[in-house]
Amino acid sequence: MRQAGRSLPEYRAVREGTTMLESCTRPDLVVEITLQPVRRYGVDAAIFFSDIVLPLKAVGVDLEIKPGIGPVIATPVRSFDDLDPVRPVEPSDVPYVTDSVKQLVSELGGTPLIGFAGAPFTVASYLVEGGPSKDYAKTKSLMHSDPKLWHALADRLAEVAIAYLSVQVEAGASAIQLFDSWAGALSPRDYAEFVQPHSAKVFAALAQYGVPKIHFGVNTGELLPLMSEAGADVVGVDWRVPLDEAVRRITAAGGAPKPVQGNLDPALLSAGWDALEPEIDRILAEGQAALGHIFNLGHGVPPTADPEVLHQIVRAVHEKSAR
Ligand code: 1CP
Repeated sequence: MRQAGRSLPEYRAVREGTTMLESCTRPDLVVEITLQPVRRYGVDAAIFFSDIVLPLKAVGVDLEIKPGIGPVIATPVRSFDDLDPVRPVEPSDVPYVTDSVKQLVSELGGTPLIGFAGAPFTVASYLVEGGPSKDYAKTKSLMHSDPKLWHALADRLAEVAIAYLSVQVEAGASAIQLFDSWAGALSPRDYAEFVQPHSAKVFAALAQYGVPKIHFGVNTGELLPLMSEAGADVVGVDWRVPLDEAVRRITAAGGAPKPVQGNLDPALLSAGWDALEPEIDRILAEGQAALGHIFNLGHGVPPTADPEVLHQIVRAVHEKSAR
């Protein structure tokens, strides 16, 4: 998850004096930051250190990642002309990604590296809103007022995600995750019409590589069957829906049973072990209802998280699930 490293003193030390986007273009930093949580916690997979807006920056979209805010776009998309700079990356646009992934795969040995990209809706929300948003009002308004422009934008962003994920998989990433973090802002009806076909295009294009594909969003309880149907092999679940209920929703409409990923509430990281341990037990038990379960937080690690608590969770999950 984004910010996984932000709670680590060793992350803050190496990032000192380097902007987020510059860090993403330096293989020495990308490799070190990606490895830090693996080294410290012994987690079962690494997530590549990058950001969902990096491929846009790499093709010249004028944007920044502002500390404490997130991605900020200089010229929000309002017309077809604004789509011009939004084009897929070529491997030569992001040589540092290929270099970093290759180096990571060799250093990680048997630990898989998860590559990732932002899904068309979530990336579009930054391009249309101009930055982070609470209600995605401009994005939803654009979908309904100018569906042609919306679909043209989302189609380009599907191409961006396909190209960026392909670079990572071709360099050796062994699984991919498509982050549609903010899709939960949409009704199932809008999701099905305006978003699902574009995310489905991404999953369909990646199928040729045969790597597992994970699909994640926050607040997506109502969308789980549609997000599963988009073509993911694994469905991410935040903390709002128990995993057994998530499985029920995914299969209720005739969907194939799938592994799930989640779903510890990140807020509980500061609640103390007596509150956390029963939650871990509950999640592991409910995860048994699925075809497979990847234990994870329901969203990103808060920057204030105590690394010792995270370590304790990883140890407990390993011990309990081995039993
Ligand atoms: O944690 C890691 O090291 C993994 C690398 C990673 C990932 C998977 C980063 C680094 N970003 C992401 C994905 C990402 N970026 C998502 C999808 C996952 C999620 O929902 O968390 C999203 C929505 C973003 C956009 C973004 N980038 C935000 C959110 C803004 C908002 O709308 O609320 C923020 C704060 C960033 C900056 C960012 N990206 C990553 C880090 C470590 C940071 C913080 C940088 C800093 O503070 O210096």
